[in-house]
Amino acid sequence: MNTVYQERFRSVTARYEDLIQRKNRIIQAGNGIFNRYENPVLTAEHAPILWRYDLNPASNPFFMERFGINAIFNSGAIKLNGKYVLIARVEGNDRKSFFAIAESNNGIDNFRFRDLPVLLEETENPDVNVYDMRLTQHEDGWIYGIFCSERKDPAAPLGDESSARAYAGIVRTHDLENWERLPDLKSGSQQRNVVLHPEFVNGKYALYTRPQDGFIEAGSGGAIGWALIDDITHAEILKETIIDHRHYHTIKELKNGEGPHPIKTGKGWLHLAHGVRGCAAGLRYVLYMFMTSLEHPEEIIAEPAGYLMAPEGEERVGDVSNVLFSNGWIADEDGTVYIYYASSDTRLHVAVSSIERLTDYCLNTKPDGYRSATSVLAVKELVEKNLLYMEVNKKVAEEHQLSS
Ligand code: M1P
Repeated sequence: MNTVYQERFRSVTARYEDLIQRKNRIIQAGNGIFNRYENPVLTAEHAPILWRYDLNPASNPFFMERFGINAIFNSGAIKLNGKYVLIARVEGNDRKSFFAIAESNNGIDNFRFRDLPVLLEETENPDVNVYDMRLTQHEDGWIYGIFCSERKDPAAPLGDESSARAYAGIVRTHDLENWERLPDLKSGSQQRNVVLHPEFVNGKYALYTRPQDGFIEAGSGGAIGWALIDDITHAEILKETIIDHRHYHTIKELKNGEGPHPIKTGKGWLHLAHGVRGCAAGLRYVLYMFMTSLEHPEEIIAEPAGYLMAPEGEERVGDVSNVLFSNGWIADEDGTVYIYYASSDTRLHVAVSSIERLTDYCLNTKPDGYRSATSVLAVKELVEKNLLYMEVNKKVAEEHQLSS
């Protein structure tokens, strides 16, 4: 074995193990709603060495990368057999995305990919690019994955090599190893960000949808819709109702989309979504929340104004800067919620909260009043209440100081 190969093999594998075994730490002094963590949980560097290198010194004497990974980001999430499992969007240097499964024992660090990426069956109309899978453990006993399947627009004029169409691809599995591909969702519009609700509604499968006229532009669509499906093995949207609209001068004026499937709580369903607005720097994607009624998961009962999370620090920069996106969260048995969110289409992070905190946030944060004056009134109301409590808080603090 030559020394170039040997040395590179040694340093690359050591660096990789250091990265996988690195502990993650809370970034202190959060906003009380959630805590961010110091390190991303998945990055391009988390891609296994097995995927990237030819480990035969004879055919790869320089220990060169043979398959480059550009980014690892938007991931579906599920807790299975005691493990926190992510189905990540892995994007190669060739721009194609595929899915791969990474697991951790604690949900915040040490995520390690399985040896092989997901071998996704193709339909008779092969996907050109696949991404952003949402996992749903459905009450019918299957785990479903709904993802975006992108293909070249068949109506693109000659010479147009960028127009695309977005479809919702559907797979199901029991073990995240063996996947059954079902026919794509039939819809009159382009569909991305389609999510399966975990329970039957009126005996039917229920989907959160995001109809769009174009691949990027919302046109008359571009908001979160709702559709009931008779047969998931031949899913077709017959009737679609918009349940969370876009609105002028908000964080979701251009488009929005459901994140992971909602979490059931005693007070309603907790939803995480992304909202998009335009600005001089391009599109800005942030995460926001709303709650729907337990009996009618399509009826909004609370929607705090503005965003829950927006890009901060290094999250702001990447392949598609100024983007936070989430298609995976895990609610643990003890109520802890792990929010897996990607930044700038480049890497994946975790933020930790709880069902109790997120419910409190949704039910006790004022909804958008849609005008500067209503925002000022919201602050005024809080200040007036706080002036009374300020005195009480000061007294308690003084007493505490005296007794310690
Ligand atoms: O680049 C930001 C996001 O853009 C798309 O989301 P949406 O359909 O809401 O515009 C998706 O391609 C998503 O993967 C990406 O993160």
